[in-house]
Amino acid sequence: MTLATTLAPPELDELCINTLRFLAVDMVQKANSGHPGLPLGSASMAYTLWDRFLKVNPSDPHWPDRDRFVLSPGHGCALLYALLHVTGFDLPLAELKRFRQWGSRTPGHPEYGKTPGVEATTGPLGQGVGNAVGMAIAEMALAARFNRPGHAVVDHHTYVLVSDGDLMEGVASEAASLAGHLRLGKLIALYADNLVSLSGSTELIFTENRLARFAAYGWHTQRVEDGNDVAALTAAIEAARAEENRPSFIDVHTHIGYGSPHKHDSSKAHGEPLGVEEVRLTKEHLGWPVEPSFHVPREALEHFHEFADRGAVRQAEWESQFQAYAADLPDLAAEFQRVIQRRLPEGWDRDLPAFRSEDGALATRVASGKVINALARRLPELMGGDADLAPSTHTLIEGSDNFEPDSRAGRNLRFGVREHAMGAILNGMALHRGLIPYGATFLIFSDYMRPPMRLAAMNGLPVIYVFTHDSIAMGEDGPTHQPVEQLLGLRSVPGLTVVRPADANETAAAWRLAIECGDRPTALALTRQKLPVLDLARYLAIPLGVPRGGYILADAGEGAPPDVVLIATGSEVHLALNSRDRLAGEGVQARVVSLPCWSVFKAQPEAYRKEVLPPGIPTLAIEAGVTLGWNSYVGPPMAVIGVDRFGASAPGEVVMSEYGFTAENVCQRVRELLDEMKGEG
Ligand SMILES: Cc1ncc(C[n+]2csc(CCOP(=O)(O)OP(=O)(O)O)c2C)c(N)n1
Repeated sequence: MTLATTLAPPELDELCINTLRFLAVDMVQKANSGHPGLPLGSASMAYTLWDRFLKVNPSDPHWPDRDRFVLSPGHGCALLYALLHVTGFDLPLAELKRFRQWGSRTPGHPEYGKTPGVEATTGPLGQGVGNAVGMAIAEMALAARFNRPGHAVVDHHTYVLVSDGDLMEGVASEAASLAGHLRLGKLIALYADNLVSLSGSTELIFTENRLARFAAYGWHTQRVEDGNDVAALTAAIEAARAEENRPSFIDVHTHIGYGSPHKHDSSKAHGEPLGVEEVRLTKEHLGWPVEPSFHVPREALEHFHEFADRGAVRQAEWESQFQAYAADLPDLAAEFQRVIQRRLPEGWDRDLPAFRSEDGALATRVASGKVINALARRLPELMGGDADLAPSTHTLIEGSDNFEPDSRAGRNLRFGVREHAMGAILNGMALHRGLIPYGATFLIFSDYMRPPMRLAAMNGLPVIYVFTHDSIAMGEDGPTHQPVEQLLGLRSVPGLTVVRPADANETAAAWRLAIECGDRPTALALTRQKLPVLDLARYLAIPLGVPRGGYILADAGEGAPPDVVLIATGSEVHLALNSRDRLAGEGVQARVVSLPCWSVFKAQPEAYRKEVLPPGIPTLAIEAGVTLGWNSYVGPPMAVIGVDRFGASAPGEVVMSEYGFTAENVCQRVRELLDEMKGEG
């Protein structure tokens, strides 16, 4: 069923489509920067989707059961801004005139949170495809959890507009492959197949049969020969919506720069303004007034206002449906509101384990698995999985099914060996709301998912990454699998909280930090190898210390100022503790500071940071990763024991010892530091 009560006559459709085209063209021209080609070619399909089908309410962009629309080729955002403006989102014409300017709501690529109605930050091609897959997964997972017979409170589609560039990117292939496997029937992709990308014709670089490719992924596929044929587009989208068991791919033949006499079908229309003269010619060619620019004809505006009215009606219908649901199922309705608003339930942390040293050594990845399961019992919104490494990452929720076509309530999401898509899909799940998504792989393979992690940080998405096998100590698999520079790389991403816990109890505290922060992603770096448990009865500071990013785990004796401070993270904290004992035997009083999270520690008041790391005291940092960056913690006199070369294939203890992670080496380096101090003194 279409949403339009009466179809607009073709002239009105054309008027509306041209309104979108020329708003976009004028935006780019005024900014003297941007991409007019895709908006000119794709305006008809975007209009058809929005006008005939899209269920959104411009006056409430966050209504939970709205359809999601993702413009994956974010460079074409002038089209999206034009749509948002004319349909009545809070995006006045003045903002369109400030396209790409400082502080405007119309940034150079769509940015989530900046513009009402923008569902995802896009621009890095391919990411939007993964986001849409994540949104469609979230819709199905929430529908399975919350819908009841007669109460379909979660029932919407996810639409994604994709371009050649998107489909050339591997992340889109990974995501599409998984979407086909999962039979995401409410996901519909519209492909702007314009045979042109940035530097020329796709004949140069992209010639496989895209329809056959998507059919092979298990998608329902269709082709629309004329991307300006509103009736054909309507029929195709209707057919896609009717297909409930497979995602749909509609290959729409469009023309980049449509209507521009000299840039039609040319990559010249892709990424630069048409130019004043060509804008005039294009307007004349399509029968549009050359002046004024930013022209919105009254009939078009009235028609777009009907879109807004329909959206408001759809939302009102949903609200009353939801009231009936709340009357029948008050607990479930309250729970739905809670997860959508990202509120944690009372007692969510009640089952978090306290680990005891007498129960034996435990790898932090194993501790994390226990924590996940303790959390999963009280946080039904926790849903995640792994990139085909579950036996190693310990990330399965016990007693829950896999999320599959016949078990949509399953909370274990098997991403397969698709790290990049995993990152993009997790973002889509978080953007959708209603879930706390997590994804797991080895720390080394975080490199395969850096682009979506960066976007998660940029967008403040509460995604949790579980990265195991976090150092050269993972051993025999050798340098290809041993992370060296990854910790520093992740720490360098603004807004990404990276936590490397030292033992099982710090792991529980790290998970608490990740769950509580709610407005940013967290990466946990966990060990493959067993580590002693730091007993909470002895190391009282752990529960309050981890949330501060760094803390004094074990101080120098009896209130005396330390002779030296040993800072360490993760598994190296134990080396620091052992070395502290040894140093005490030599009459050197050492303080051990555990620093699981740099960024959180950096955000602490200066007085606290100075209390933990007193200036002027010789300091040795120990971490099995590159040494770069440590100098921001370790003021002179300082030294760092780290790894500034690739790892090696051998048992983990051997590699660690060969690389200098031994108490002898730590003590030796401390002695050298102290001698240096004496020399200077
Ligand atoms: C991951 C990534 N690589 C490169 C770019 C730079 N870039 C922007 S658009 C584009 C090509 C776009 O071609 P297409 O997707 O067909 O869009 P159209 O030309 O139809 O506008 C490129 C390479 C990008 N945005 N993202």
